[in-house]
Amino acid sequence: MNKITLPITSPMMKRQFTFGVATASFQIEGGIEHRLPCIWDTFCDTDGKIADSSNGKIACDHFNKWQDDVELISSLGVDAYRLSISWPRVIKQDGTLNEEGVSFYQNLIDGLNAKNIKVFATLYHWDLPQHLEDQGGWLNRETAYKFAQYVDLISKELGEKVHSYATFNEPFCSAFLGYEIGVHAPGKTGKANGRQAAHHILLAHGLAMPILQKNCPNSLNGIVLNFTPCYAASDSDADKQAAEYADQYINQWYIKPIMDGAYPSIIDKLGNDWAPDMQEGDLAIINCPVDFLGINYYTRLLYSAPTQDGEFYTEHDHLFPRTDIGWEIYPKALTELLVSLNSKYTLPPVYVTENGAAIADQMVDGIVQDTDRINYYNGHLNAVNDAITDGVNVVGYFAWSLMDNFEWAEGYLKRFGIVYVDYDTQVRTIKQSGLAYKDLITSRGE
Ligand code: IFM
Repeated sequence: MNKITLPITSPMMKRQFTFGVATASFQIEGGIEHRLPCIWDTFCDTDGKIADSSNGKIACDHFNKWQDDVELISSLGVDAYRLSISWPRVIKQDGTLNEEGVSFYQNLIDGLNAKNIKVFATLYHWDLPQHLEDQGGWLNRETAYKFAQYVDLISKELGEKVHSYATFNEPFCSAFLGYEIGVHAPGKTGKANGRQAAHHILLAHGLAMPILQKNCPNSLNGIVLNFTPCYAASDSDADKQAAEYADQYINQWYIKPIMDGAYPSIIDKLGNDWAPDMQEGDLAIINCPVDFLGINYYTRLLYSAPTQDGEFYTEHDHLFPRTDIGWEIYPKALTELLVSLNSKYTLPPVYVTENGAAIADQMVDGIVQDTDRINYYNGHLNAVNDAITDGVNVVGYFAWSLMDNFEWAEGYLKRFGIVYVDYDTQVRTIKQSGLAYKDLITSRGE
């Protein structure tokens, strides 16, 4: 199949639905000599952390090629571009603005707006300034207040040229992967660390939200969370319980405090050793209204009862079919996720802010025939449509990613783009999936 096809009656086929593409600063920008070091620079410099021993020094050289990239984005016919602002590029070590970094984003945003492309800016997509990590990073409560100061300064500069601000991208990844199991920067480990980092990130979100609402009342201000729906490996009560615990620990931990002002009940099982330190009033700060919720979805996982003391679940290997990064392709879980979140919480308008597939692309005669990625998008866009039919207010969808880029601990080995990047020449080539996405978007009615 070379096409993405949605029912013509779907609200997604109307112009009000937002279609976009997404990237993040560290993954594409390069230009590191123009900013402060961040935790991912340090992590990349540590032996054995990145599969191909690469780093973000050049990445897609977007820092220099941004004008060409704006043309590229525009050529895809998308309504919106989701980017992230690099905190270490726009704020100096003394806490004041770095004018050069601010100008970079001003120009980029002006360039996008001039092409009628709405800008969705994420304020934290994992690139914590290293000097803050040196003071404890997200384990230090003070970092939440530093984040709020940064948000105040940058949102005053960029203002409502930014259609939508997300405070954080995927707090789960920063907290769990970065501070609990250590496969992402800064590489710290331990349940207590993971839970504490998560609490401080959520607190930072809650502190930043009123600042965004004050500085940019007409922008859509919210947060982006990732979800890996948890399924029981069997019908046994023990496996169902394990899947429920996994869901609370991995997914609900991040949404429930925002929507309900409480952590899921698994917190009572953590005891003093693992539960995060909180101050009175923190949950009320976190529980502030958001204008939108961004949901990132790639795959699901299966769980069964724990085999070790102190664990809540056993996580299974991904089932097949899998993408090139080893994640099961299972679009139905996206529908089920959206429907279940909609029944658990009173959701604001929802954007699927990331969804996409790593595929082992080959360029042949200038063409990347990434049929598996087209099928992935077809399945998942139809899954979003099914959720809308089931009553979920999904108003937008962003393909991850605009272009191949630095895939964190996998380095440049995994390609998620709908545009192919030749890292030797920095030439960008729209893949067949990019053309299929463009075709879908440009064939919409009014
Ligand atoms: O590349 C990442 C992105 O930075 C955050 N969400 C998941 C993507 C694929 O792993």
